[in-house]
Amino acid sequence: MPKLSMLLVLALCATPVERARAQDAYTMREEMIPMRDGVKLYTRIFTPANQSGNLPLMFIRTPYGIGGSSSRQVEAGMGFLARDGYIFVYQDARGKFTSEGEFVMLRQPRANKADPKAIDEATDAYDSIDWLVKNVPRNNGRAGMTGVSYPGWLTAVAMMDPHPALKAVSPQASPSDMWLGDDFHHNGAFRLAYGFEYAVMMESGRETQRFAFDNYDIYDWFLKLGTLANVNKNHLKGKIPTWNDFSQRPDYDAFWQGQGMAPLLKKPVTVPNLNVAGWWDQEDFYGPITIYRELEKHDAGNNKNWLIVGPWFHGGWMRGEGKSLGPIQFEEATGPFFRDSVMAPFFAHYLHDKPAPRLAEAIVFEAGSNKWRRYDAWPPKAGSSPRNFYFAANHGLSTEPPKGNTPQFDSYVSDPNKPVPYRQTPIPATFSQGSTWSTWLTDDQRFAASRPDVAVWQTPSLTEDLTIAGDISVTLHAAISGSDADWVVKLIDVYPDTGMTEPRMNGYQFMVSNEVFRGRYRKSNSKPEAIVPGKVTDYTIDLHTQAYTFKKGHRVMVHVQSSWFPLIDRNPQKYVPNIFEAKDSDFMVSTQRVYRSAAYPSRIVLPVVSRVAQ
Ligand code: PG9
Repeated sequence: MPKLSMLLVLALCATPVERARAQDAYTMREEMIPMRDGVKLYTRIFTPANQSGNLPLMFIRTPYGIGGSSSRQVEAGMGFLARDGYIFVYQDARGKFTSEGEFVMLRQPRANKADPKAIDEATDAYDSIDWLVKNVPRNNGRAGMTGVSYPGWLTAVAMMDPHPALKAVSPQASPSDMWLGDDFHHNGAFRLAYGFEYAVMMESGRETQRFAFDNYDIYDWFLKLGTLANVNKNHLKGKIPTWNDFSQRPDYDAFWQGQGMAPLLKKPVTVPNLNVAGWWDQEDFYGPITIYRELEKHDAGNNKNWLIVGPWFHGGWMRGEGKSLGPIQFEEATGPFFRDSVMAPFFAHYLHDKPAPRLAEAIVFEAGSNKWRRYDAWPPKAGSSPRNFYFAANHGLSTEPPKGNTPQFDSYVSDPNKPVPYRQTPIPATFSQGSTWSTWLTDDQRFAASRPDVAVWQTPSLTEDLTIAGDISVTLHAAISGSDADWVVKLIDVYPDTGMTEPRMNGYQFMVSNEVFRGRYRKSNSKPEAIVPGKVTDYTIDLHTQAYTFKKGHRVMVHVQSSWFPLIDRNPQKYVPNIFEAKDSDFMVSTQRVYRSAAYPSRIVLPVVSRVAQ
């Protein structure tokens, strides 16, 4: 939720009655809290006016600005927690808005822990909590932290190096690795439009500033931009540090590895932690799932690390009913369930000593059948098993492995000068007024299926429901005429051609899972290699994890394509050491053959459920 402070948005949802009630619900105090290096961070403390006794602190740190926060907005955004009684504390992260110091995008952990003045985001959280428990009247000596996305990451890093008073955290949609799978790259493929807009927004000044596109359609804008070198040449002039990192560090080098959370997640979990993710999170799905999985290896008592995944866009769980996403209906009010039955009791237990919440290890929403499922492990240890669905002749997708060794393949021509749009054009800027970026993952994929540069395979109509729960992967055996390639793979639920209540849903192609893989990194993320033209080469692509039911009468479909623009930058398809330095003349047409023979059985592997989870 980078655009505006989450608080501001939530405030708009309050009814007049709620607003009136909230006017006097809290007293607000402003503080500049000193950090160990002398930098002071701007903080607003909201103490409930009408609740007596000592209360825990609920601490939210953000780079998006707390200036608009007020008593009424706290009530509107956090009312579901407020019922239990909290002192809410909001803080501008270092270098942003009214806080002093320098902002560094996802600042890396301090190198020298022995240096008492060395700082990072974990020390800023630590020093703030230390000050708060000592200086805020009526606090009960316990603090919780939460936040979505960047604030979620600020929560996650604080929990791995915690102040003793930090007793429970809920990092929500926290990124964990910007090169492998979150906002800025996926498997090394650069998330162009988002990376560009976000870096400009965060690093043009202390306050957030949107880039002023002179074209409504960013597909057209980025295509006309030409090569990526033109970004600095014509627009940013080297002034945006994160853009300079993107362009000078294309590979998974020490910088990206050091920024990622992996090194931090190798320690025992000491703070109870509720990880939250959305199945259709357009920004950070990889992060929360990875944080949960890595921490799980270090949760010795299996009692401090939980996961909930619902049918949500980025942050969608914190507001609204969550009964639908775009045109996809879920029947259940998934938002209130999360807020009232999961998040509130989680914090109430650890910060107020209320009874233990009915948390399962993993609570996941199974869209399609539209039910919450509770699992004692994620991915499930039992009840689902991997099943191959092979790409077959006549664009079929079959559980029968291909027979015969004659080279059989489907092919398409990928032209980086006419890349496949990631959604139907015109595509508005990510952070523009009225942008529908938050729900783009639910867009009907028919516009792509009908293009000649997208290969499609699908099953016949299912004769019974097909439920998946767990990890999905794709194996491609492919040959290209160029020397580098991107592989974009989408798993799609095709609705029946007729009979849907809403006519536009007849034949709808709903993307269940997706990922992009940059071919040059097939052997090593840090040492890219050209692809040998014409040689059948293997790629294994992680499509992450899902819980989903393809209903009887629907079809399972797979799309494969080699561009996804401008979500992802254009691969020139001729290998060059750094795509950010590619010249116009490096961009070449490539013919992509995806094989489907006994020797080269390209396939998607789905975790098929054989019994319904409890
Ligand atoms: N997805 C956003 C973000 C987090 C961390 C780094 C960069 C971007 C956000 O919504 O905060």
